[in-house]
Amino acid sequence: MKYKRSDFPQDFLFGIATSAYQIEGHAQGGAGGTHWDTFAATPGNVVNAENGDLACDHYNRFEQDLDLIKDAGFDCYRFSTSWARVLPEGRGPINQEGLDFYDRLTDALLERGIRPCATLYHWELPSPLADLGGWRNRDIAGWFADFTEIIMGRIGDRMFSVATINEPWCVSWLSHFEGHHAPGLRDVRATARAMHHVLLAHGHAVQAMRGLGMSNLGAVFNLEWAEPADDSPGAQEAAALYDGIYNRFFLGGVFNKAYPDNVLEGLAPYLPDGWQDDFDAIGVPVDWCGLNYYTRKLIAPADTPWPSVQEIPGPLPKTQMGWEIDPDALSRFLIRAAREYTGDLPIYVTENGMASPERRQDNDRIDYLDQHLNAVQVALKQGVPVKGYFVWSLLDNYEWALGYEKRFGLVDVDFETMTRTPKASYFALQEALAAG
Ligand code: IFM
Repeated sequence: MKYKRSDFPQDFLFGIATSAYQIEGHAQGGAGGTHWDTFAATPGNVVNAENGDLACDHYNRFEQDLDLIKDAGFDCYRFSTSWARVLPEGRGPINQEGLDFYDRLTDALLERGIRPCATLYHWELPSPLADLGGWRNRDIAGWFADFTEIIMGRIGDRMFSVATINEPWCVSWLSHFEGHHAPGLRDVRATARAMHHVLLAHGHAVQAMRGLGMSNLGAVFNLEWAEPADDSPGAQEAAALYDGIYNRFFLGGVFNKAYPDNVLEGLAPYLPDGWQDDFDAIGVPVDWCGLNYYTRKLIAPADTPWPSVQEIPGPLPKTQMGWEIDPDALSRFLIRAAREYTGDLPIYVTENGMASPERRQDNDRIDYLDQHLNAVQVALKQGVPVKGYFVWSLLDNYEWALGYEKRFGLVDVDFETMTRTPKASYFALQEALAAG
């Protein structure tokens, strides 16, 4: 790799990220059913109807996986806690085995000198709560705060950092407007409610953790740069709306206690009554901001009801996901986030990486990581307080509606035998992180 650890500030942290449902093997250890299980069991939703029942069997192999993290030289491990593993019904009876698992995982990280960075929710909503309306139901803010207290009551004393909800856009828009993720709805009213409630739940969880005396709490957003497809005013307007829905709604809610006007034009009629009164809860102070970044989109107007936007195929090189590679947009996002939303607050790149079909000599991934580390350097030079960078992901894993075909791991997983084999990118990072 071009970059090495010593090119970054001394306190800069390098980490690796995963999520519970994508690697653990959800059918094990007494976890309850989730809306992902039923979404995946519905024909047409997931490639090959694959699910997370076994995934990477991390539940039984986590010691080996943490050794891989340690041997690579990462400072931090960003993992998520499965709500349904801890509370199979979403509320009520606790699955002690689930709590014990996260307790063992935490201690195993600390024994290896790796900082535990938890994310409370990464998309596996317990089915009984989905039956009650899931993210459409305002009560979810309280249910989520209760779950937060239970899991953090057990492991919160040993966390380096905690994020609330991974990628609010995916939890709400992608899942309730586009229907690509569980619960697979295509309904604007459901979407507006989910977008608001996901931020409300974030705020309640932060308050619950403050109540436990915890610090270093953050919010994690996925951002996609919206580039107008041409110079026309229509394309500019469409890109601004895409940007509003994807990026500004969530950052604006949490950091500026306001939603963008161009998004409210379409969503205000569907937001829950009294939404304007929730911003003190939504905007409760956090200690850092996490940005997940992968790609940009070229946007043009569309001849559809609101939101009249469409994505146009772009000319840049693409990953196995078909996503254009645009590292410059990461610099622009880091700079914009600090200027317009977060000020002096530490920013972490909490996910960045690429899917590649190359299972051993993944030079494309090495190049991708180098280009994005360069983007972080650009932002650092502009004075943006970027404090860390997390690669997505440790292992090839369950890529949601795309099943197991898209491989994001630094470490290859043979899903027949569960054998882990580090790829060239793993060794490149190992060398870069060791270089002082
Ligand atoms: O695999 C996902 C992850 O769950 C959330 N962020 C994006 C990744 C790649 O699509």
